[in-house]
Amino acid sequence: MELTRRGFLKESLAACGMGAAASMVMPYGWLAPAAAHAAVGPAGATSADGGEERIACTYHQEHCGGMCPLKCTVRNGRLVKVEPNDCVDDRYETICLKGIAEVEHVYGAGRVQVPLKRSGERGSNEFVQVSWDEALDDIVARIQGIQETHGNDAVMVTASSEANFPFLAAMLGAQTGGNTGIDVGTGNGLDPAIGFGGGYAMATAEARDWVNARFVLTVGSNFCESSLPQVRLFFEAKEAGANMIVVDPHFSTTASKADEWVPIETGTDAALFLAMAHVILNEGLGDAVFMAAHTSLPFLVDVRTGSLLREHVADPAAEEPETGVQNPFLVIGSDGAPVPYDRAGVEPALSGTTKVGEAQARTVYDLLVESLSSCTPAWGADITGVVEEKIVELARLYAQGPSTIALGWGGNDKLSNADIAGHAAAVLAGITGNIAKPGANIGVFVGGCWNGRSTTLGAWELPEGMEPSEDEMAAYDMREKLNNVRAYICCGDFMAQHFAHMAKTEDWARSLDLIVSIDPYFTEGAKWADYVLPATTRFELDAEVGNAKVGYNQLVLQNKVIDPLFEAKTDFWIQKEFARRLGVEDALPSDSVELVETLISGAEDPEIGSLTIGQINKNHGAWPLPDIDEPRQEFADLVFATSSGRLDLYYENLVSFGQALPAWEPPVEAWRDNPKRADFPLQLANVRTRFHIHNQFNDARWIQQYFEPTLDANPADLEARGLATGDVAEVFNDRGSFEVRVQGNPSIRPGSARLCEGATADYLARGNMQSVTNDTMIERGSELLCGPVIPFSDTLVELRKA
Ligand SMILES: Nc1nc2c(c(=O)[nH]1)N[C@H]1C(S)=C(S)[C@@H](COP(=O)(O)OP(=O)(O)OC[C@H]3O[C@@H](n4cnc5c(=O)[nH]c(N)nc54)[C@H](O)[C@@H]3O)O[C@H]1N2
Ligand SMILES: Nc1nc2c(c(=O)[nH]1)N[C@H]1C(S)=C(S)[C@@H](COP(=O)(O)OP(=O)(O)OC[C@H]3O[C@@H](n4cnc5c(=O)[nH]c(N)nc54)[C@H](O)[C@@H]3O)O[C@H]1N2
Ligand code: SF4
Ligand SMILES: [Mo]
Repeated sequence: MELTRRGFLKESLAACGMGAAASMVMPYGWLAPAAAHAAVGPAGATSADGGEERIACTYHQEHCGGMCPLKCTVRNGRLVKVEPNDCVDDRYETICLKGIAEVEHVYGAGRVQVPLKRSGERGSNEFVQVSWDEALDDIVARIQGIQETHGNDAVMVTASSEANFPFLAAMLGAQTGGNTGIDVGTGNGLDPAIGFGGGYAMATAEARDWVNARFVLTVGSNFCESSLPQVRLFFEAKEAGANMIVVDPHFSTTASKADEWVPIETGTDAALFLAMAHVILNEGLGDAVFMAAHTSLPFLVDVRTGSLLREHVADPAAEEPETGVQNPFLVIGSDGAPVPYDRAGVEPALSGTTKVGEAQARTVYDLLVESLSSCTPAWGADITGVVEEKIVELARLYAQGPSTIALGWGGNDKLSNADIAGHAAAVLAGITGNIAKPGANIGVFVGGCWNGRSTTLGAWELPEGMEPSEDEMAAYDMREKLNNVRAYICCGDFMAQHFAHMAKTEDWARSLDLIVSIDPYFTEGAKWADYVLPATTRFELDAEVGNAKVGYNQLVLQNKVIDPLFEAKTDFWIQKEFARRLGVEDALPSDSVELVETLISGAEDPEIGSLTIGQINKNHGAWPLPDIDEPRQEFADLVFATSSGRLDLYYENLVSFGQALPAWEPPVEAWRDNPKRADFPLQLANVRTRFHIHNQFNDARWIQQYFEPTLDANPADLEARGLATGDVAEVFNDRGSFEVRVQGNPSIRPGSARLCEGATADYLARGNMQSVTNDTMIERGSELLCGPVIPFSDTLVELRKA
C-alpha cells in the first residue's frame, strides 16, 4: 500500500510541477506537500518499501501543559507517524489527537510558506511574496530608523510560549510587553498568601498527589480537557476513593467524569468559598492549632488604619516589610499583652483586643470572623445558585480533609473579580490547615510541565548592556495610554489572542509604524502585520537539536525531525539574521546546538548539568529529573514563602479597596442584575477545548473532521431567539460582533453561551470572538501581584440569526 501511494504521489506531483511555494490548494490533499519535500530526508534505515526511514524524538506543545515526548517516524524526509515516546516510566508516555494529527497539520494549508509583505491597507489582508533578505533588510532598516528617532524602547517584542526568541528583544533593546493580564486572575488573590505561584496560582503539589486526598474540589477548571496527558491522575484519585466534586456553571467534560457536579452562577466562586468559610468557623470545624501556629490570623491590626502592627511601632526606620524579621508582626501573648509573633515560646491568641501604644488592636482572626458573619449559606446560595444544604455539605467535607482545591485559569479566573476567589480559597486552606500536606493542597493543577518537578536550566549570556528596555506599561494598556512603542514584533499571535476588545486593538494596530508577525501559521494577528515571516514548526530544524526544556518531570530535547518546509526558517535562524544585520552576530551562539549545550550544562541540578545531548538522545531524547518518584510537594515544613513564613491571609496593600480580607464583589459586567442584561442577556464563557490549543489546530484537517468551534447555548436560550442547531448567529454587544454556527447544548447553563477561545475569524462564519470580549481593568488591579487580569469571560452578549 505504501509503495503504491508513494509511486502515485511522485508521479502526480511531477505532473503538477510543484515547487516549494506551490499553491496551498492541492489536488492530492494532505500527502502532496510531503512528497514535494521527499527528496531532502537524511539517510537512515530502510523501510519495507525501500525508501529512507528513520525515527526522531522530540517534544510537543508546551501551552497545553503537556509537552508530551514524541517518537516520530520520518520516511523519505516526510513525517509519517507520531507516537508516544518510549520513556523510562510509562506515566510519561502520553499523546493526544493533536500530537498524532501533526502528520497532517505540519503540512497543513494554514502554514505561512514564504515571507510576505503587506501590499494593501493595514488589516486588509493583502500581501505579496518577498525574499527573506528583502524582508529582513527592510525590517531592520525600519527598526533602526524608528529607534534613532524615538529611542530603543520604541520597539516591542513579545513571544508566545511556543516560540523560542530568547535574544531578539535584548538585541534590539526593545520592550517586552510587561504584565500580560493572562492566567493571573485567581493567582493574584491566592499566591500572596503562600508566597508561591508567582501570581499564576500554581498548585502546591502535583495532581499525582490527588490519590492521597479524601476530597478534591475542582472549581473553574476543566482538567479532563485542559490537562489531557494527566487525565489518568483524575481517575486514579477517583478509584483510590477521593470524592471528586466539580463546581462549574456548565456540565463540563470534567464534571461528567466526577462523582458530583455542582452548578454555580458564573463569577461567584468567591461567594461560595466565603460561605463555606462561614460554615467552617461557625460550626467550629476549623483547625485552631494550624491557624495559631502557621497563619497570620493571630496578627494584630490597627483598627483605625487597617495596618498590621509591628514591634517597632514608633520607629518607621526599623520597618523592613520585606523580611519582617527586624520588625516582626505582633500577636497577643498568653498574658494578654502584645508580643512579637516569632519570639520563642509565644503561643498567640487567635481572638482578642489589646492596645499597642495608642492604637486599638484586634486580631486578623476576629476581623475575619466579623467579615464572614454575613456570609451565611443562605447569602451564598442567593449569589451562587448553589443550594444552602450543598454549601454546608461542601464545607464539612472540605474541613474534614485531607482536601484539595483544584482551581482553574479558564473559569472564574477570566472574570474581573477572580482575585477575591483566589484570596477566599486561601482562607479556606488557612482555617482548615488543608495545605502543604499529602492530599491537602491548593492551586491550579493543570499541566504536568508546569506542575511537575522542575529544574532551572542554564542561559546563554549576552554581552553586558545587551538587554531589553524597561517596560513602560503592559502591552494591553498601550492601546489606550500614551506610550513610546511604534514597532511591534509578534512571535506568535498577540494582536488577536492576547487582547480583549478587538476594535481597540485594531485602532492601535493602525497607529503603529511597523508590525511583524513571526509564526509557522497564518494567524488572525498576521492580517495586521507589515511583514509575515514563516517560522518552522517544532518538527523542522536546520540543526540536529533546537531546544531543551523541562517537561513533565523530565528534561526533553527538541530534536530535528524533518528539514524546514517551504521557505520557513527556525526562530534561531531568524534571530541570527537580525543579529547579523545589527552587527552583533558574535553575541549569539553559533548554532542552536551550542545554545542547547549551554542550557543543559548550566542546569542548576548537577546531575542534569553533566548530561550530554548524546546521552539524552540515547535515552530517546528525554531524561527523568532527579527525585521524581514522589510527587512534588511544596512547604512540607509548613514554613511559607511569605515575609512572616506563615500563610498570610491579610493583604495590607488592599486595605483601601476593602479587600485586606476577601470581601464579595460581583464581576464588573457578567453579574446577574446588571442593567446591561436588558440588551445583552447572555454571558459568554471563553473556554479551552481538547481539540485545539488556543488558536492552534483550527486548520488541522484531521481534527476538523470531528470538531468545529460552535457557540453552544442552552436549547431554551436558542429557541427563545428563533435559533436552532446549525444556524449561524451574530453574537454582539456594544464592543462589536462576530458570526458563528450555534449548537443547542443542554450542558450549558441557561443565561450563558460558551465558545472555545482561539476560534479565529478564518474558522468562524465572520469576525473574531475577541470583538466582543471585555477588557475592563479593575482599579485595584495595579495593587495586585501581576496587575489586573483581562476578564475575557466577563462578557455579556446577545445573539440573533445571521
Ligand atoms: N477571548 C479569549 N482570549 C484568550 C483566552 C480566553 O480565555 N478568551 N485565553 C488566554 C490564555 S489563558 C492564553 S494562555 C493565551 C494563549 O495565547 P498564545 O500565547 O497565543 O498561545 P500559544 O499557544 O502559546 O501560542 C501559539 C502561537 O505560537 C505559534 N507557534 C507555535 N510554534 C511556534 C514556533 O516554534 N515559533 C514561533 N515563532 N511561533 C510558534 C502558533 O502558531 C500560535 O500562533 O490566550 C489568551 N486569550
Ligand atoms: N487542550 C488544551 N489544553 C489546554 C489549553 C488549550 O488551549 N487546549 N490551554 C492551556 C492554558 S494556557 C490554560 S490557561 C489552561 C486552562 O485550563 P482550565 O483552567 O481547566 O480552563 P478551561 O479548560 O477553560 O476550563 C474552564 C472551566 O471553568 C468553567 N467556568 C467558567 N466560568 C466559571 C466560573 O465563573 N466559575 C467556575 N467555577 N467555573 C467556571 C468552564 O465552564 C470550564 O469548564 O488550559 C491549558 N490546557
Ligand atoms: S497537544 Fe498536548 S497533550 Fe496533545 S500530544 Fe501535544 S503535548 Fe501532548
Ligand atoms: Mo492560559
